[in-house]
Amino acid sequence: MNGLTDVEALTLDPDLRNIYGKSGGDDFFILNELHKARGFRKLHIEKAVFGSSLEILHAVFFPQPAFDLPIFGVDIVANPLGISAAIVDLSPVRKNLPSQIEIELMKADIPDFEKVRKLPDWGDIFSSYVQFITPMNTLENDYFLKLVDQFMDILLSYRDSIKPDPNDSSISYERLERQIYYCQQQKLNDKTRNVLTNIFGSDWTEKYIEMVLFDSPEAIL
Ligand code: BLA
Repeated sequence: MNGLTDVEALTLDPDLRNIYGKSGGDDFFILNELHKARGFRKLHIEKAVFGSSLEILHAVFFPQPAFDLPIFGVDIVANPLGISAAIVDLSPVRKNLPSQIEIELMKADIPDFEKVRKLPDWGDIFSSYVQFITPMNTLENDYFLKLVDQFMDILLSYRDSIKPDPNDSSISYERLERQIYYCQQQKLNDKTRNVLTNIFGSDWTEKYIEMVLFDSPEAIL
């Protein structure tokens, strides 16, 4: 298992970092961890709990465009009946995934999940290796978590093996553009928007989506 040992905290407005509150008798909170590390402009892990009705784990590792790294993303959405949506991917930031990553993904142990879900229209950002499922039992929950570990291991081993391209190279700009597109498409997910708007209202939600979840990188970092 490859750990991320070189993380550095990123600053974030305290009003957006940890959010606690009550709505209609239900407690809710959102906790955010934001770091950067070699090759990654932003490592974001978020846990959200909305009363007893919804629990979400969301993580996205946004690469520095100078590095030939895909975007690692995970979303796990649980309700009292179990996990309704579990999605993990290494999403490409140019036409194809780096060939070494593809080789490792082909070797990965991807189980035959019973209930595979259909991607929404904005899901053209994901790779052909994306897994979007409803796990049917605790065994499938465990398989999914192991898959998340495998995807992360593949990404971090590859990161350790590469050097960045120059910031001003055309390939870095291409990866920047694709990362901006990834953020634009994620912002079309009305399921996320609706959950947040119901509790926090639309002004706060739009600010949170724009600034915390899917802020577009404006320049090569
Ligand atoms: C779906 N995301 C969902 C759903 C909810 C949320 C309630 C519907 C669950 C279901 O259909 O079973 C809610 N997700 C949230 C909230 C946050 C969140 C409130 O992260 C944060 C505060 N979404 C992501 C990332 C990916 C992602 C990084 O944030 C993928 C890497 C995917 N979520 C994703 C997809 C769906 C989803 C593809 C299904 C959308 C659909 O079917 O229309």
